[in-house]
Amino acid sequence: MALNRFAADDPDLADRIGRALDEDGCCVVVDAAPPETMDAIADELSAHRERASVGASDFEGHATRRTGAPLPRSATFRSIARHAAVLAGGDHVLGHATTWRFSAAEYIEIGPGERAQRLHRDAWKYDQVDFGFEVELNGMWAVTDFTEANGATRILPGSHRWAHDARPNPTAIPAAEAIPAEMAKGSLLLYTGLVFHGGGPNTTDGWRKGLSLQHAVGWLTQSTNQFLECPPADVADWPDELLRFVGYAKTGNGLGYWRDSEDPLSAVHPDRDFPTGWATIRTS
Ligand SMILES: O=C(O)CCC(=O)C(=O)O
Ligand SMILES: [Fe+2]
Repeated sequence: MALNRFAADDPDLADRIGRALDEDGCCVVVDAAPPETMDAIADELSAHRERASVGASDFEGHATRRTGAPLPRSATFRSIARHAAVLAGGDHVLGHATTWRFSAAEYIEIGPGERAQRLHRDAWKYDQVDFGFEVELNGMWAVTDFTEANGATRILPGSHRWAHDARPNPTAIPAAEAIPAEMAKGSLLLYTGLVFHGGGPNTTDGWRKGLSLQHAVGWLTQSTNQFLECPPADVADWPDELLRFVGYAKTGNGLGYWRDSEDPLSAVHPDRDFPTGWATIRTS
């Protein structure tokens, strides 16, 4: 089994992504952003390296550095947060909800000697509730080249269709079961919340750097608290569409408003007029 790979300029990219996410739960968009964009993100985030979390748990890794809040910390990441491939994947997988949105992103640097992360489903974060459908569309930007040797994310295509209590065979050699998502710097792995995957072991003496993305339906709690990471006073010059994506939006039927049935975007732009009312569209 191989990973589906599509060129970023494929005229049928959105359809191809949709079909691959249905069938395999994952795909790679090759060269989705220029390598210089990845270098700029790495530079902007390395300024926060001293505060990064390292060795927090077996699951988070003992030789893995995790730097959070890339949206407020990296203007370059903000410029690709709503990449066409992300929007195509999110609209396809999460379009059943009134809205879907950004949930978190984390810069994950896997260091020399790191062992393989346990294969898991990201959607387990919601108390392992069996929704019976996808609630997340996630991703991984290759900020350096991803190789099998340096810890490319391993992924099990098709495992999004496994039963709720199914688990990958723990006695199989992981590499024989899960495919390393090898990809060049600037490529993007997309995968759904139900696909088993995990960081690979790094047997090289270099660092594997990736920017992990999470998006979820609007009625779920976001993984990181966007209103603490991106408070109104800090984001007034961000485009409306990015602010809506971050969570300054009503969703569902009566979620996300504030104060006197107000639109949350009015907290960022008190000088602008927004319609009030918490009810949205679905009443039956
Ligand atoms: O670093 C990776 O390749 C994957 C990380 C991951 O899946 C996670 O932390 O949930
Ligand atoms: Fe994960």
